[in-house]
Amino acid sequence: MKKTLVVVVVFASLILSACGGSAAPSDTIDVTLTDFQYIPNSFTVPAGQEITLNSMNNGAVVHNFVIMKLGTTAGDMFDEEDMPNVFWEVEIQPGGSIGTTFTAPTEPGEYQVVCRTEGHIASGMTAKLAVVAGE
Ligand SMILES: [Cu+2]
Repeated sequence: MKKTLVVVVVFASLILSACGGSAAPSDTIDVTLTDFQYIPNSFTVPAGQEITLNSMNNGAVVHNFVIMKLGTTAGDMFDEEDMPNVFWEVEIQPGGSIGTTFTAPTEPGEYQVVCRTEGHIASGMTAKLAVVAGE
């Protein structure tokens, strides 16, 4: 009985450490956009630092990488009322790739990333940007 518990605890901590929560922040985001996903769909960056974003659109339609301000989400659909809540965005043409930079938010937290092309959020095109305090 006791042995089983130990095994379960060790296994659970392995899962926790594998699942990111503690992912090391990187000042580079490499992302591939498809119809209709971000690969990968979770990023961790240091607060307030200059971030290089290398993006490639492997899809057949225009996609966007839109970072929403902390505490806001675009909901089921990106529309006019979401405009003021955009922290930063870049648009990538089908078959295109863009390398660009932006300054990460200074406030740590979990930010929503969405594709504002109509219908793409509903198709599941969202991601998470974790901003963590620098040392
Ligand atoms: Cu899209």
